[in-house]
Amino acid sequence: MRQKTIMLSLLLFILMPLSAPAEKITLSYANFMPPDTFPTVQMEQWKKEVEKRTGGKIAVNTVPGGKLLGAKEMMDGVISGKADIGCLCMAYQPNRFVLTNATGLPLGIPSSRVGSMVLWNLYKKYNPDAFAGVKVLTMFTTSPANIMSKRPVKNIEDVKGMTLRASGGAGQIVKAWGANLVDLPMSETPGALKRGIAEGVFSSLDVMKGLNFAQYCPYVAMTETVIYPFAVVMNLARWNSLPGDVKKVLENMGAEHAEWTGNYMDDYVREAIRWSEENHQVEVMEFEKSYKAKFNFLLWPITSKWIKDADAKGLPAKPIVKDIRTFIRKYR
Ligand code: DTR
Repeated sequence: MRQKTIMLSLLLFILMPLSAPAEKITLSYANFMPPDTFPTVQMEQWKKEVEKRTGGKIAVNTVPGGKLLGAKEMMDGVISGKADIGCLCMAYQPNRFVLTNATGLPLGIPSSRVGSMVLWNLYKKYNPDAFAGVKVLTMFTTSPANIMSKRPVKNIEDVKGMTLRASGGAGQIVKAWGANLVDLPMSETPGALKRGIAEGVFSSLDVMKGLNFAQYCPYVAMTETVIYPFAVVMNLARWNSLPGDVKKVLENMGAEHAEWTGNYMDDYVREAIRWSEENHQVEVMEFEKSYKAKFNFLLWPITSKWIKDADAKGLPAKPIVKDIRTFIRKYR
């Protein structure tokens, strides 16, 4: 009897398929913004590409609108495993992401595409400690920030005393111009505009259409000042558990997705401006290059303060700023 059992077990083992079909791996991806805003559009594009390039081994369950993690809890939520992946705006935590937020200094990044390539290369060169607890999948930036407001900004004096919503490094810019800063994540900005808590917003112009700010802000002043940096991060244990071929696909998408998002953002901003002028008769104020210097002259102390503070934190502050300028020239 015992011999029969052994023979049957051996037979079953031989006949058992050598490799059971791999289980589909489902990854949750948290986003603090609603659908159809640029952070969620890039998330859906990443999902589509990852599912295609892994041949369906990976399924990405996207969760927009802050339903899984909010704007400022994204990094800690991914580290704790509440979400496998998260999209975060680093400007909302200026003291946590000191090095990468240097891309938000007034150094003349002209577009989201250039900003995204500068940010990704800066991250890859310096590998900041701030990301030690996660796997960084990609990084990208917004297009340069401009002033969207309920009353016109025709010169630097018009900004003085205006309550403007901004965040992180961009918040330092509006304060340097003499505005009253309302420091909020974008997810809380529509309410602040509707309730009159802010007279305007300092951000990239995608939100004129993406969040319909054109309805509340009939004026745009094209200061073209600074970008806001973003990161997409993954829980480290979840990353380590992935099969090698899947890791290779995700690694190879880092720079490519940064550039895709940059191009998408720049195109969308141009569309948002056209849409705002056509559908809401928004007035766009362009400044002469010589007049823009008046806005920018007030900003140089921001960069020197960042260098001093970053040096005090033990960062190679001046080489970082030099590298950003070099990367801007390279990708411009
Ligand atoms: N400019 C940053 C980031 C930002 C720009 N557009 C959007 C849309 C959705 C979320 C964030 C952003 C900001 O003002 O927060």
